[in-house]
Amino acid sequence: MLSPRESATRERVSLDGLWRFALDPEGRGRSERWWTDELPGDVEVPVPASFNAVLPGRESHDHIGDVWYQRVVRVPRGWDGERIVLRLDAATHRAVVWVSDTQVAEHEGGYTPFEADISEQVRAGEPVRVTVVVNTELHWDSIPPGFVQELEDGRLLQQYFQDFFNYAGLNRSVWLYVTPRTHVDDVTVATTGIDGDTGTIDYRVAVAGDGGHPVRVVVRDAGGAEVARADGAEGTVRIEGVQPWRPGAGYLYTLEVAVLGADGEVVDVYPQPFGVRTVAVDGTRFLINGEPFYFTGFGKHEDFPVHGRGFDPAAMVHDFHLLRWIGANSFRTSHYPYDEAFLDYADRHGVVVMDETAAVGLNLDTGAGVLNQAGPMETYSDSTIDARTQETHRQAIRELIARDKNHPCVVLWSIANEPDTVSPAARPYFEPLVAETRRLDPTRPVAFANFLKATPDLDVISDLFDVLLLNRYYGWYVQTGDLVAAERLLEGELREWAERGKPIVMTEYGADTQPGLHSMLREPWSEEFQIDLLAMYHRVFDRIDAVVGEHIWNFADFATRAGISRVDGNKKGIFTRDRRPKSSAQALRQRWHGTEEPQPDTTRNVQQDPQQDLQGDVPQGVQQPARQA
Ligand code: BDP
Repeated sequence: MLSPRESATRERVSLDGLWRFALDPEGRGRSERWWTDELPGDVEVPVPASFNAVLPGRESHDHIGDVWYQRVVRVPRGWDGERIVLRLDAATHRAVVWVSDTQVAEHEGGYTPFEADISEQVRAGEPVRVTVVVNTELHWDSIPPGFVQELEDGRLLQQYFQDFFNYAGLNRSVWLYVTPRTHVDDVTVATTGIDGDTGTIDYRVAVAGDGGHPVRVVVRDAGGAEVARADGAEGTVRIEGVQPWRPGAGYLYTLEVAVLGADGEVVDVYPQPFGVRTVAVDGTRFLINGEPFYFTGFGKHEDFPVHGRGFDPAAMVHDFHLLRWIGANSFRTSHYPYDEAFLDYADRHGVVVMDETAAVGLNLDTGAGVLNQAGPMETYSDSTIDARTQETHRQAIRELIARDKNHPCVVLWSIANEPDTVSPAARPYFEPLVAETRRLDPTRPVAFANFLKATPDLDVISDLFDVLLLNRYYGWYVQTGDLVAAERLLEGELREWAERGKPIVMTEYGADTQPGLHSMLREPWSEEFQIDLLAMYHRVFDRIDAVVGEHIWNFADFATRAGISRVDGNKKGIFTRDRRPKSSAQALRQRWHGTEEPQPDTTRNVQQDPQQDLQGDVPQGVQQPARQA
């Protein structure tokens, strides 16, 4: 699905900002047709943001069910006679959308976009009321799954099996955009080869509207100069003197796709950025442009105080700079597709991405009693994860690939995080999903992140995948604090996996760490223990050739449900939730930048406390830094 971009024939208007908002704890809004009038109450919330992070108190934080958003928007005057589209970048977890009194869209799944052609419902130059009901519930047939439990006293409890808080609402931008009625509907661009300095690109264009219009594509380099062109909705173009997209150097071209009229005039034009790069798995090596690539980085979350999972460009750019500072070349979009702005940025800056679906928590064995307070259950059964879940999962894969297929930063699809892959039923569940992923995108490796109990002797699906992604907690959840035993067991297991002859990336390893807690005994929860545990894993990785990457869990501390193993959230971050480095950050920076000593920060201006200046109380032995004029 194309993201809304501006061009000579296209315009867009952001509907971000404050919307009217109403919680609907009794679930009355649908039967009372709240979309036909102004929403009750006077609450406003920002879009994008998680309402249950923005509004203080338990009532909204723990709300289960429907919430309503509404605003009035004026359709630009110049859009008369064009195709006008309302697009939501995401609504977590499902939504119905009305324009005035007419339902225009309905969507399941909280992390991928959807849109509606509303040309018939609006008039250029006139205001229109947009109402969205967003439902926060997780069910057995949703991705991620969960269930709503009715307690003995009649209260409801949202149960789920993932270790991050169920932030919901309109977490991403809402757009109104316009295209000609005959328009570019979809574009697929894939590198099929880089031979010397020639890049070969296969492209495919779908046109909607009146049939029979010719298509022309022009490839422009980063400076806008034309470097190739072709006619036809499908074909191959060659770029001579190609500048490949590389990790650390995200060179982008643009495929300018034009639908032409009878006299060769441009009816619609869509600029699709792309990079020229290849991805392949060769034995235990992961190759980007034919060269072995070693992943350094993290599993992350879209998570921040106050706006929850709501997209914030300031937080995003800040995180990308921290990734660069620490020497990370990659990250995984654990445990759901992120806002597409993350991928656009990673494309431009050469950051490598493992792109994951929201299929997390398909595992009822993740320490029952901690994550799953309802007690032990079978993962795959007619009353838990079943064919309906699988169908939602299949759709989630389709929508992920439809949105992200043209991003050069994406080098791998991770179709699930820590599913139960010990039950024999995992195989019939996953086999068709892997086949579907490969059918939709034959160019990228397919993987899933494997749960610690699914050791090589027990796992029943890993042979279906190209890369082994392993999440392991030796030294933390098992052999807690005993890094000697942990090192032996970790190495033993990794050597067994290595015999499979596939590349291994450790996609999770880490230790909860309370910032500021220090220990001479270097015990669990201390900053010293986090350093020691990571160093132990790194020693083991360096001894095993098949290990081609290390993604620490997690980049930053993040919000979870309350629980006996969570103190104000998950504390496995290398940065705190407000992005202050824990001690381990320096050690990582040394390892990933390949330096003996941490790089001193020599470029900064110094801002001093004016009080200190007055009293002249600079400690002895500390040189007073030169002042900037
Ligand atoms: C893994 C999950 C991740 C958790 C992590 C942990 O993939 O989402 O946050 O463990 O327990 O099981 O910290």
